[in-house]
Amino acid sequence: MTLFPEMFPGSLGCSLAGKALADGLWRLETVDIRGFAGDKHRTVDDAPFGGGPGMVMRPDVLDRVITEAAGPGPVIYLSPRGRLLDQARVKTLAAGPGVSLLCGRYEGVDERAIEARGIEELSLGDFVLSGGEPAAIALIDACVRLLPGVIGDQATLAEESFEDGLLEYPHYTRPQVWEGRAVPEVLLSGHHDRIRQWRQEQREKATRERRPDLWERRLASQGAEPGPKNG
Ligand code: 4FN
Repeated sequence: MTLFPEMFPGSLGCSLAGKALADGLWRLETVDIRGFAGDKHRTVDDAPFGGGPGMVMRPDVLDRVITEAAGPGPVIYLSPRGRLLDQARVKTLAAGPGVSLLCGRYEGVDERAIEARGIEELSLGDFVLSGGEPAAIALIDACVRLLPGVIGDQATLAEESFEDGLLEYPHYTRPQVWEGRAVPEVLLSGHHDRIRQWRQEQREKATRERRPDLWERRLASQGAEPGPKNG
């Protein structure tokens, strides 16, 4: 549900997701919110009560589009005020019957439309977008790649980062020396146990240094005390 239906499927029409769409492994229905306006000028927004800049999407229009166009599964409003989307939620959504995504424009939507229907709010992160559409496309991408048959190599899926809450180890390919930088020796050694061990150490180091939030969460989920010793 969007005021810019021409933004879909967008990048979802490319690559594996696009092939899977063409093959009927998943479906995308884009609904133009403007089609649910109540007047001849097709108004979907109005000035905010209390004043201030910009426009707000009207609750009556939003309720009509949700009631008439939402499919099976949850209705989600993509919003910077929402809970952060994570891979656990992605997995649950991908396993479900579908999802209906509401994309905001202007200053966003009238709060009552969200409240009245108990709509879930999810955010992709802390940055400014001009609309919810790029966030919707990212959420769909994250879900679609988990659908059976979309990614041929199931090992790629299982081995991936976030299966165990750790970042990925650093990757290297040819040339073996590039701009004076050599590939780590261990990767050329042919000692598969040592390679496995090195990669695991690299994953833990990267997670600790770059994403202390993920590192703490992992320790917590393993029942460890957060603090200097495990930090
Ligand atoms: N964004 C911030 C603070 C205030 C406003 C915004 C903002 C699009 C309709 C929402 C943005 C980012 C991640 C949807 C941002 C997302 C959006 C998202 C989004 C137009 C109103 C708006 C403090 C986060 C920087 C514009 C912070 N994930 N407003 O971006 O829809 O899903």
